[in-house]
Amino acid sequence: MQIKEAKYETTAVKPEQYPKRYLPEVAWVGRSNVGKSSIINALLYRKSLARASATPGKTREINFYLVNEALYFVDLPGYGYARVSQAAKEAWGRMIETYLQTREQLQLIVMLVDIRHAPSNEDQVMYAWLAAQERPSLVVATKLDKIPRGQIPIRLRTIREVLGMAAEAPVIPFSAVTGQGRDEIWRQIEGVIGL
Ligand SMILES: Nc1nc2c(ncn2[C@@H]2O[C@H](COP(=O)(O)OP(=O)(O)O)[C@@H](O)[C@H]2O)c(=O)[nH]1
Ligand SMILES: [Mg+2]
Repeated sequence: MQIKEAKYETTAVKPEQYPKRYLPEVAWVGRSNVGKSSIINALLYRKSLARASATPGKTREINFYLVNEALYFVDLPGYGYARVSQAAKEAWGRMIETYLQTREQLQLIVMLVDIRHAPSNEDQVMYAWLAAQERPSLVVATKLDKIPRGQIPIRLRTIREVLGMAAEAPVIPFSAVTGQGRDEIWRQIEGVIGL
């Protein structure tokens, strides 16, 4: 995919604020700090289009990025941030759920997990939901550059096992630092959206 144009479009906390244009959307989900903003920037060859931050839980809204006037990347608020109230957690959960369950033009959900760690309970819940619904989804294991090469197969196997993934479901290792995995993720996106 050649990126001719990528721009931030809008921020939403409720459906009335989603973009009005009917374009295919790719949603990015995962724990806070897993690398959502970083992967969006890396796939769009931008340094800081999506705000990447070392402070977990900073992004509490849904951000829409318009790519080549052809599709939207949708950065969903991260889950699993411990230092917030239960009420705030529930509000985030509802925001994510409302978007994922009602957005008609949502075509692909990409779930990110950190390749260094076994997926959390929340990751398991998220993946079980993804696997049970109709839309295509994809798992990406981020921060690939942070583990020795020899550990990659065992880490990927752990992720598969803990999430209970089917043999044919893909897990793509990715690094926002080296760009490794970027082309494969784009191939998957293009395959689903038919670009
Ligand atoms: N080494 C390394 N660091 C990463 C990678 N992806 C994200 N990070 C770092 O992890 C932190 C959280 O990333 P961010 O994209 O803001 O996560 P988000 O909360 O899911 O949007 C930041 O300090 C990033 O620089 C990666 O692939 N490799
Ligand atoms: Mg972010």
